[in-house]
Amino acid sequence: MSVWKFAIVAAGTALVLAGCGNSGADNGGSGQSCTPKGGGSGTAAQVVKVVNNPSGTGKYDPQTVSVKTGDTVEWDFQDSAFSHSVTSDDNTTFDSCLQTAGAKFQVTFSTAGSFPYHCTIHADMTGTVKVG
Ligand SMILES: [Cu+2]
Repeated sequence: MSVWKFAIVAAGTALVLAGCGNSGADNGGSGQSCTPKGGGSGTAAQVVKVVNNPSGTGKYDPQTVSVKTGDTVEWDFQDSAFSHSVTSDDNTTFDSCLQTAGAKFQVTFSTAGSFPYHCTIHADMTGTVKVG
């Protein structure tokens, strides 16, 4: 009986370890690795909080921000329940990759336009940055 208990605990520990080891590199969803794109630094003109959503999985607060050309937007990851990403809908302009609470991601927008973005693992999470 005690031998079986030990075996089950050991298997559980192995699963937990495998899960942790995986989250570092393979954080792009669908098993693809993800390299952050478009990140910058500077003084944020607007801060978007990435927070838990009681009726869903997460949300960007506010969902739409407007900045001037050349301004920097910062995303402040505050959801301790789920990882989220800030990924431009064209998948090339910017991508934070999946981040956990405490992370920050900044993008400087040097061209005018409307830049919709989403979370790669939560289809209900969308936002837009309006520049110009
Ligand atoms: Cu998400």
